[in-house]
Amino acid sequence: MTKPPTTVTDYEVLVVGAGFSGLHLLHRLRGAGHLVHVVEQAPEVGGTWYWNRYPGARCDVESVDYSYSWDEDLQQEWDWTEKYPAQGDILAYLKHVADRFDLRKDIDFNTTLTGAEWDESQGLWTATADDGRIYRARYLLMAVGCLSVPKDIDLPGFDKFAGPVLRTYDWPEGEDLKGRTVGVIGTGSTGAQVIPALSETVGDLTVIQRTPNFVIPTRNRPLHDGELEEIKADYADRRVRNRSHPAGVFRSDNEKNAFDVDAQERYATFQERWEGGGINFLGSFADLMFDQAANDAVAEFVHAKIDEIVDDPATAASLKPRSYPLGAKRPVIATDYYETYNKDNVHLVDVKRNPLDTFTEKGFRLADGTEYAIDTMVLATGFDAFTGPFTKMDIRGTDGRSLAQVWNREGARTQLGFGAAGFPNMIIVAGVGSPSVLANMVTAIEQHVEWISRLLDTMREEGYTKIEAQESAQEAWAQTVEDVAAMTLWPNGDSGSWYRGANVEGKVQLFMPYAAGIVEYGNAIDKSAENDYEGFVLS
Ligand code: NA7
Repeated sequence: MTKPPTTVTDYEVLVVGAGFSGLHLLHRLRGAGHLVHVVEQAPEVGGTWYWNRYPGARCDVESVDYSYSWDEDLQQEWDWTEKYPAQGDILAYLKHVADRFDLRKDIDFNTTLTGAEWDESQGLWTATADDGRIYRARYLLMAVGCLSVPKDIDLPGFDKFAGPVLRTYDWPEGEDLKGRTVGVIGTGSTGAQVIPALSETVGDLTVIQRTPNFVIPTRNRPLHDGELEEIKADYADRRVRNRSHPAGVFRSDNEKNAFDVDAQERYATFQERWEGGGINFLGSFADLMFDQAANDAVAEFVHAKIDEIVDDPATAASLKPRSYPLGAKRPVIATDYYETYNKDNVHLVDVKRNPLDTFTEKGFRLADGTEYAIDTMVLATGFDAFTGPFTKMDIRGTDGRSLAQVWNREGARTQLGFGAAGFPNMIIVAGVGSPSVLANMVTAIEQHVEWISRLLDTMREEGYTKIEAQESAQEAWAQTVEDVAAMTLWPNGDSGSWYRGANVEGKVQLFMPYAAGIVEYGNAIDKSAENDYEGFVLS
């Protein structure tokens, strides 16, 4: 194939990514008169929701809340059908948004940026695509998602395995592995969705589990007659309520602590919220994420549920998380997860008890010599979270410094989540140092897009062309992010969580999302903006 001739295109703003963040940025900045363009590696909009099309993929935030709030007509005309949206529903919604607001004309699809370099003398970023196209822009907006680069394969002897390998991350459209003998590795949010779904179609399913997760039932259901109309009548107020909760989605959290009540009331509270399903379970008591004894109580409740649901006692024992508090790994919301292990065609292999020795041509072998025959392997092994999309690109800031080198050596630090010292005019959307994954991602994105849009308007009005994070402010913010996390149980135990980069061998461990939530965070970023963008240098 011949490469297209190198072309150079100039914009004021170049946005990388056409998921929830990139689409909103394009609409908002274009509407404010900025010359903005988007590049997207996929052939379609959607970002995370374009790629993750594995069987069972579904969001754990309710449909009506996991959607844009910035256009009343849009939210009134779009009809969600289920309480929790399936991947295909979210993708259909984002395609509709792209069409309805005529966004596609400013997006280059099938375009992967390999690098971007800051030119100090001109005050411009020059970004290069894998086909040689070059984009120049004053601002580089990284709307690349937190979970968009899969973790490298780190499984012993995996290259010996000769059968087909499917990754949940870029699942082939419509593949259901009917009748096959399948192995799944990974029991995080993705594994817990794909395992029950595949158990319906495959012949035989072997699940390789290293660390068990706390899995809370989703209780998904179709929206009742009239339910959507009722929500729509109150939509604007509902969005305000969502913004008033740290998690970016309104939850009726219990104000009592777990030991303010007796054992009977504690059990009844957990039980009621377990029956209700979803993340409301985490609001059972106010101190679940702060007090070890309260957390032990909720863990004990989930353990008892596993015993109740799972028939085989050895399997039930393996499924109980014991090495970290509930919440230290992202709690998993899934449908029929524990029930799936009662099926005759599903087997759990606990590789903490009996380690994985090696993959073989036709399956895998455990340390005690037991061999498993597999014809297709499914990898649900997670992501190089937050930093992966940045470090896989060659991003060069002031004096040619490499972002990958800085972040790989020192860990990822940002000023208020938006910028990194030494990388002027590179603005990050809903990533490291912001609430992002610890909140309803769409609300967190809207908060970021609004702040960025106000920043760019202000810079234009006041004649500024360069913004850069101050090193000292960035250090202080990274410390705040760490300190806030340390007030909770999230960093505790042996969780290996991607929240702090512990799932990737050799990654510098820093707690990456800002754990105080969107309300505190909103105050911090607004304060900076009101004080002439304190913590940044504008010039
Ligand atoms: P996660 O939550 O990082 O889960 C990855 C799973 O893969 C987890 O169970 C891992 O076990 C397992 N894994 C990864 N590498 C290995 C090796 N080498 N051996 C055995 N098991 C392994 O990713 P998900 O995609 O499920 O979810 C990510 C987020 O997407 C989720 O939190 C939602 O926000 C949406 P481990 O726990 O490391 O022992």
